[in-house]
Formats: sequence, structure tokens, C-alpha cells
Amino acid sequence: HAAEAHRTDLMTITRHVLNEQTKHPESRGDFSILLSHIVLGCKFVCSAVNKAGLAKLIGLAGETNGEEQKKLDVLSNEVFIKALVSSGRTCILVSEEDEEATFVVPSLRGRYCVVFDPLDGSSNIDCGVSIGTIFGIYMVKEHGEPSLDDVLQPGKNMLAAGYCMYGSSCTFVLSTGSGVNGFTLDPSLGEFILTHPDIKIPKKGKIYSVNEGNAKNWDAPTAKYVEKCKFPQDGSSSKSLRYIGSMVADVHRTLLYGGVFLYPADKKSPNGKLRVLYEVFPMSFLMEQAGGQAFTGKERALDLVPKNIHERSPIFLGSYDDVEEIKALYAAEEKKA
Ligand code: P6P
Repeated sequence: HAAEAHRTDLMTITRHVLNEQTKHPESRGDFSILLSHIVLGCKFVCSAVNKAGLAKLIGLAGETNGEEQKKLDVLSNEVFIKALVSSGRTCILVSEEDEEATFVVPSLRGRYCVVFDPLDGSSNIDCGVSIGTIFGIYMVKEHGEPSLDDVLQPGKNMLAAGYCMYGSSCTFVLSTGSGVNGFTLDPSLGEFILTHPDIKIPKKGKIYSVNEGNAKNWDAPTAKYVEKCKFPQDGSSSKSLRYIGSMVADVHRTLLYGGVFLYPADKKSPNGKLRVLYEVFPMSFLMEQAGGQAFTGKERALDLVPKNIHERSPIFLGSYDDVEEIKALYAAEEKKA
């Protein structure tokens, strides 16, 4: 009967969020409405990505912010901006695709600020590697006109964060501050169904995930840690290297299987490559909510206060014990300095 009940008791993402909202009686359902618009955007991108190869949607759409843009990037960004503005629940939007933040017109303004990368890892579209949408949600600070201050908040102030991975299936992973849950799109229903309740990352893992091609530019603690993964001195077996080069895919594997994902600083890019607001913060938020942790090389990632909306930061995230080892190596280096 349990299996039967389970099959007929469809826990959709909408129902799940409504259940969560009961913990916040003060909310007027605004968050659920906002989330339903993010989910709508993800459903659109999922279908567009799946058709990309056929519809020849891909192709270069010119250069901006230093990276080649594929049409799907631009399309996805427009869909999310329009969905979020029309939700009537947002007031500032920051997108990886837009140099400037979007300030919503007063008539459609709400209390939430959304930071997002509409299609992270898009350089992988052509070869069929999983890519994804990453987002974080802040509450606007109580004051008059919305300003960039409302989005230049430390990641620990986020109310919610998540990603949607477009791969063999479409998986939506979300935390609203009380744990992490995973939902899988059932295309026949057009609904995300709860498939990974209360995800917890293993305390220690056997996988490390980093672009070894940057090894010549790493600082000493990172170099030492990776060396330790490959040639453990304590007789333990070496770790496996898994690196997909698409953050959502690498982080999703880390969340489910354990281990650690690193995008360190290096001599060429002293702040690493990944963006604070819509890559580092949401993934760090999820890792902490799943019992893991996230470190920048200097501090807890969620304590960082960004100074500009496209700021980058080094990031070490994943299983609690693995990140502890990295923190110890940086602390030892600090002592020498
Ligand atoms: P690298 C993809 O372009 C991305 O922004 C992330 O999704 C990914 O983790 C990272 O860059 C990969 O960077 O330098 O290893 O190719």
C-alpha cells in the first residue's frame, strides 16, 4: 500500500514549497508564486536544450563579456527575465548574461531579488554534456528605492538557492533554508516530482573535481591538497578525478556521491573563474544545507560580501571532512606568511 500511496500521492515542487511555506505563516504565498515562475523558465529551457541539436538553435551570437555566447544563452536569459518580471514578485534581477542589473518597473515590483546564470556551462551544449540554470534569492532590504546594495549581500542572507540540470533527465535541486530536495521533471505531466527527498552529502568522499590543466598556476595549498588526493601519505587509497567542466553537473555529482569540487585561484586569475552571486553562493548554500561546506581559500564562502555583481571568487566545496583538510592547508600557509 505504501508504494501505491506513494505513486498516487504526487509530491510536486509546487506542493512541496506550499508545505514549506506553512513554516513561514507571515508569507503571503509570494515566494511560491516567484518559484513557480522560476520553474516555468526551467521547463522552457529544458525543452529548448533538448531540441537544440535538432532546431539548430545553437550557433554563435557574437561576443559579449569576454565569452562566446550561444543563442540558447540569450534565449534562456530573455525567458527568465520576462518570467521573473511578470511574476510581480521581484525588484532586482542579476544575470550572468547582462552587464547591468535589471530594476523592475514600480508597477510590477515585489520584495525578492533574484541572481541567476540562465545557462551555465553553455560551451558544452554542442557535445551533449549536462548544463544548467543556477539561481539564488534574496529579500530586498527594507528601505526606499531598490539599489545594488540589495543584491551585494553575503550569501548567508539568501532565502533560497537551487539549480536545474538539463541532462539525461531534468533535475531541479532546491533549498529554502531547511534542507535540500531534488525533483525530476515528468515530461508527461509537465511537473517536477520529488525524487530526492532531504539530500545529505556524504561526510567524506573519494572524488576530487578540478581542472588539472591549471596545475602549473596553483598556489601551494591547492597544489598540496591535489597531490594528497593522488599520492596519499597515510596509506589510504588515492581519490578518483572526475571533472566535467560544467559546474551544475560537477556539483550535482558531488552532492550525491560526496567528494570535493574546486575552482581555485591561480596566477592568471587571482579570484578564480566562478562568479560569486550566481555560481559560488547558490552552490555553497546548497552544500551547507546538505551537511557539507564551502570555503574560498580565505573564509566561509557564504560570509563573503561581494563588491560588484559579477565578482569572482575561488571556491572549494563538498564533503565536510574533505573541505576541512583544504582549510587546514590554507591555515598552515597563513601561519608561514
Ligand atoms: P574551466 C563553464 O564555462 C563554467 O562557467 C562552469 O560551468 C565550469 O565549472 C567552469 O566554467 C569550467 O571552467 O576553466 O575548467 O573550463
